[in-house]
Amino acid sequence: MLQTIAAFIAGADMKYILIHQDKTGPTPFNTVTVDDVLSCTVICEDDPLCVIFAFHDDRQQCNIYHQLITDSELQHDAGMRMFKIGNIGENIALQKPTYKSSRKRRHNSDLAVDGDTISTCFETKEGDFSPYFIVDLSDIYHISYVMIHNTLDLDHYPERLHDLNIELYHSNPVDTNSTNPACCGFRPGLLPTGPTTIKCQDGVLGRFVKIFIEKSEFMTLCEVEITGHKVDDISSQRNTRNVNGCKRLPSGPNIALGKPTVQSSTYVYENLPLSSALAVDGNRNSDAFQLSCSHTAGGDNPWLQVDLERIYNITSVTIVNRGDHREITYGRMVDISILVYESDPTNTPATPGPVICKFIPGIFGMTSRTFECDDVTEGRYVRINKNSEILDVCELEVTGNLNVMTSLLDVTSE
Ligand SMILES: [Ca+2]
Ligand SMILES: [Ca+2]
Repeated sequence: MLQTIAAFIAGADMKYILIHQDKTGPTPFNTVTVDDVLSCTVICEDDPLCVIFAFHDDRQQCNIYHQLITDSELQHDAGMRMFKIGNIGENIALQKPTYKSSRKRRHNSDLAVDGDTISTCFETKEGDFSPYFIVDLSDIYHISYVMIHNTLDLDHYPERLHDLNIELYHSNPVDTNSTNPACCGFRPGLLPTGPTTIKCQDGVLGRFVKIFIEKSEFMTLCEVEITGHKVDDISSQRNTRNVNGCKRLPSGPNIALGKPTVQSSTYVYENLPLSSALAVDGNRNSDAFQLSCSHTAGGDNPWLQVDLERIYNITSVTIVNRGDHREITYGRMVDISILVYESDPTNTPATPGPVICKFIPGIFGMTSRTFECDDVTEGRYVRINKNSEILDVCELEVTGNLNVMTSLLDVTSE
């Protein structure tokens, strides 16, 4: 039984469709107690990643889901009603002109707007570390949703789609120094296979929709579907909100490049030690057999460490994981910690102890990812740690600012 529940929110043109009665999904992203289904709708509205919500009248339980749920994942729960966004309009990106940072062989950008969400995909070229895709909607629209279809083919590395930025421009950012993009949204973390819906921030508009990943290699988009409403009134064709684009990762030189390194143990491949220095050699090649990745020997709780030689306020850390031999390497890079020390922890005990820049739970993915430290992270030694056997790192990059206090002390003592 399908039931359409229209316009829960005054003035909103959105509709929610009851998709299941007496069903609930896997662990929801967020569960809260609210008075009624309307309040649950509002919570979904306010969460840019919410695509499905479920509500239980008696328990006043509101579950928010960030992913579409397959029928096989559904569980019985008497009284639970599950809703998804429905009737959000036609796909305005279909067969519109596209632009791209690069193209891998025949996988041109028009394949991301050809209407086939599964078997035709746009792919950027190897060595393109600023991958992007642009679609020209031909008119200025208030954008409501962007639905990204990731590849279902594990051989095409679905985890390479991560940390997506979606920005809106009035003029083509390829041709001009187009400024003041509006931020539709940022989708953090790895995207699952299949579709992911990103809800644009309220009130943003634009003609060119740019999808990009910062500081990473490879972007595969099987399809990009966009919904929105055309802006007819010329006077209101100006963005008034979120005009500074999406938040950018910290920039600056890689302060780990060529610095001294050490790792817990070293694997030797045909008489060639895959040493820790290969992780800071400036070569991001992710095929370990091209001899630019560090590799521990196994049999220990592995770690890799770089000595920045001065105390820095560390702002971000980029890790390039291996991209070869998926059958053994995909499951290997899990539960990674990035730790920062003031003194060398190989001279135990390190005092003071480490500061955690970032813990990355679960599968890292066969890709490169950049992390901002959770807090102000001051230190000289950056260590990548993991509690399961073997750590391979094809490149470790760090950005940061020289710590003013400690550099003054350096000068005084010289
Ligand atoms: Ca396609
Ligand atoms: Ca390298």
